[in-house]
Amino acid sequence: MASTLKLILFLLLSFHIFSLVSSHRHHPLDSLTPSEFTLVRTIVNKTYPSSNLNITFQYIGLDEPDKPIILSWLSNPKSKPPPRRAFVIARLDKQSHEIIVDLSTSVIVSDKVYHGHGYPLLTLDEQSAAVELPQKYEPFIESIKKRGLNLSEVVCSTFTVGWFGELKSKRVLKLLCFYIDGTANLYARPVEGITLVVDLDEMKIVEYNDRLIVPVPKAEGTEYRESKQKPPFGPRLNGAALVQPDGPGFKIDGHAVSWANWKFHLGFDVRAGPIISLASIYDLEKQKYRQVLYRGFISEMFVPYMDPTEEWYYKTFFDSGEFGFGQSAVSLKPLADCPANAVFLDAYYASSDGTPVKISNAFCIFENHAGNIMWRHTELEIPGENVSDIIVIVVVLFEQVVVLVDNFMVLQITEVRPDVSLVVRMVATVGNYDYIIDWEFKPSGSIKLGIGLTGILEVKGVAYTHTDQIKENVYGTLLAENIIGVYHDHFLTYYLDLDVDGDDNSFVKNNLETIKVTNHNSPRKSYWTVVSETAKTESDARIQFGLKPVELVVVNPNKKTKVGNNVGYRLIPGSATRPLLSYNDYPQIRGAFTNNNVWVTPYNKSEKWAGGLFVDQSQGDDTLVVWSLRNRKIENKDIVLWHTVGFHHVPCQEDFPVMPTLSGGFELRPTNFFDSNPVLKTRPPNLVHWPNCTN
Ligand SMILES: [Cu+2]
Repeated sequence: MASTLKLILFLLLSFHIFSLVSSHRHHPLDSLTPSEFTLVRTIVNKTYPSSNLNITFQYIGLDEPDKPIILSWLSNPKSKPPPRRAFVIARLDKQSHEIIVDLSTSVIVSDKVYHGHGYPLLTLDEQSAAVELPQKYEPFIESIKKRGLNLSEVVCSTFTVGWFGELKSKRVLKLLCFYIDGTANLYARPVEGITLVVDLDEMKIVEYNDRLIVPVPKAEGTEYRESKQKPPFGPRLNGAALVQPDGPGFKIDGHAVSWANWKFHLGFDVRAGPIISLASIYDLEKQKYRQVLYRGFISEMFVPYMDPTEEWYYKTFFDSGEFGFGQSAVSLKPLADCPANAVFLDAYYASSDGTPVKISNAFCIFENHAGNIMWRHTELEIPGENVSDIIVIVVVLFEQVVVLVDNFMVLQITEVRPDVSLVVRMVATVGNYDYIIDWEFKPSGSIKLGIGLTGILEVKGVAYTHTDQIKENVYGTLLAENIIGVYHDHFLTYYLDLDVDGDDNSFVKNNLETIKVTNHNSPRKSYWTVVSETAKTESDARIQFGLKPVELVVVNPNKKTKVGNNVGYRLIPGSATRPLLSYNDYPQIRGAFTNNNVWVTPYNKSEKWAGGLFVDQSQGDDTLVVWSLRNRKIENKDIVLWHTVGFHHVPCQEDFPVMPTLSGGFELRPTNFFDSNPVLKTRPPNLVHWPNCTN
C-alpha cells in the first residue's frame, strides 16, 4: 500500500516538475509569469525584511534583454535564451526605488532611489484604500448630509492631481464622489463641489474642500444595463453564425503567434497593455520571413479636460503612466467583445504586495471576416467574339461572364479576393472610459492599429436643465438635465520600433509639391510631384500633420527592390489632430510629446515612455521632447517612430448615457517592400460547408 502511495506521489511530483519545466521554456520577450512575480516579491522582501518598512510594488515588468542580445538569440533560437530579469518600481519609506532583479540567479542587480520629479503608477490596491476614506471622514459625512443624500449610496473615485508649477509635492491624489442610488452609471451622477485630497504615503485625507452645492443629476435615463431598460426596444438586429470547422487558421506557441504570412510575439505589460514584438512577414517570392516591427505598444495616453474651474482644472490624465493600460485591462466577453471564432489568452500582473493577479481573457485573437474586399477588378474592355466562344469561356473560367450591352458584346472578367485579417484585441477600462485596442494584421502586409473609445463620459453636475438657461461658459455640452459633458482630448502616443527588413533604417519625407508649368510644351499649368527628403537628425523628423501633404516612409536604405526602390513601410495617419493648449500651460509641458504627430529617435532601451518613467505629477523633464532635443543622428540607424493619434472630443447627446464606439487609428503599409502585390496569388478562402446541413 505504502509503495503504491509512493509511486502515486512520485508520478504526481514528476508531473509537477515536468509542468514547471515546460512552463519555464520562455521566449525572451515573454511577460513575467505568476511564479516569476512571486520570486521577485520574495527576493525584494528578503532584502527589506523590516516589517515596519511598508514596501509596495508600483510596477513589476519584464526588463527585456538588450536588442542586440535578442537579435543574436533570434539568429539561433535553439541557443540558451538570455537571462530573465524583472524591472521593479517599489515605494519604500516614502521613496521610489528602481530595482532590477535577475530571476535566474535570484539576485538584485541594481537598486537605486529615484530623486527626480513625479511618481510611479498608482496601484489598484492603494486606490481602493483611498476611496474608502471619505466614508469615515466627519466633514465629508456632514457635506453629504447637508445635500440630503444617503452616505451608503455615495461612491468615490480616484483622480490624479497633475502638476501646476509646484516646486515640491507629496504623493497625493484627489477624490471625487458620485451617487449610485438607482443606477449602475455612477459617473453620470457626480456629487459636484467637494474635493478631497489623499496623501498616499500616509493613506489619509489631508485636504478637504466643500465649495458649492449643485443638484445631483437624476438617475432616470442613466442606465445602460439591458435588464433595466423599458420597451420600446430597438433597433432589432439579426444574429449571424461564424463557424470555422477546421479551427482557427493561426497557431499560438506560448506567446508566439503565426498566421497566414505573419508571425509575431504578443506580450503584456501592466503599464502598456499589449506589446507586439518581432512582427515579420513571409515573402512568397524571396521564400523567407522579413522583419517589419521589432516592438510596438501604446507608450502614453494624454487626456486633458478643458474646464479651468476649481473642481476640474487638474483633470489632465496620463492614463497609461498613471493608471496603467495593462492594469486596467478587463476580461473580454466571448461572443460580444470578440467574435465566435476568437481564442482568448489570460494576462498577469503583480498587485501592490507583489502577489500575481490574473486577468482572465485579457486578450482575444481572431480571424476577422468583416465582409471587406482585399482587392478586386471587373474588366469590361475586352471585346468578346461569338456566342459559342462565350459559352466555352463561362464553363471553363467559372468567374468570367459575358454581358451584352446595346448589341455590343464584351467579355466581363471579375476577380475578387475577400479580405481576412488577424486581430489581437484588448480592452482597457480606465475608470469611466473603455478603450478598445486592436492590432490588425493583413495578408497584404499592412498593420492597422485601431483604437475605439466607448464607455461613460466624464461629466459635471450643473444647475441647468436647458441650454436657454446657460449664460456663462460651462466648458462643455449639456447632455441631459444637470449634466455637462466636458470638452477634452485623447492623445495616444504609439512607440513603433520599425525594423524594415533589418534594423538600420531611415525616415523619408516624400513631400508632394505643386510644380508650375512655365514653358509652353504642355497645355497644363501645373502638376504635383514627389520631392523626397531623408531625415538626417531628430529635428528633421518632427512632423505636424495637416500643414503640408507628405507621405512618411521608414525605409531600409541598404535594401532595394528588383527595380531599385528602397524597401519601406509607410505611416498612413488617421487624423490630423494636434493639441490646442498653450505650449506653456502646465499640462501641455507634461504632455509636450503630443506637440508633434510624429517624432523619430535613435533606438535607446531606456526611452520607452513618452511622458517619462514617473508620470504622476511629472514636470515634463523626462519626455520624448527632452530626449529629442539632443538632435541625434537618425539616418541609416536603428530608429524608433513615435506616432500620436488624437481626438478632440466635443461631447454630444448620443454619447449619453453610454457612448457608441468612436473609432480611430492608423496603418503601417508596405511601400516598395515587396516586388509586387503580395496577395496577388492568394486564393479566396475555402467555402465552409455546415456539417449537418444539406441545403
Ligand atoms: Cu472622450
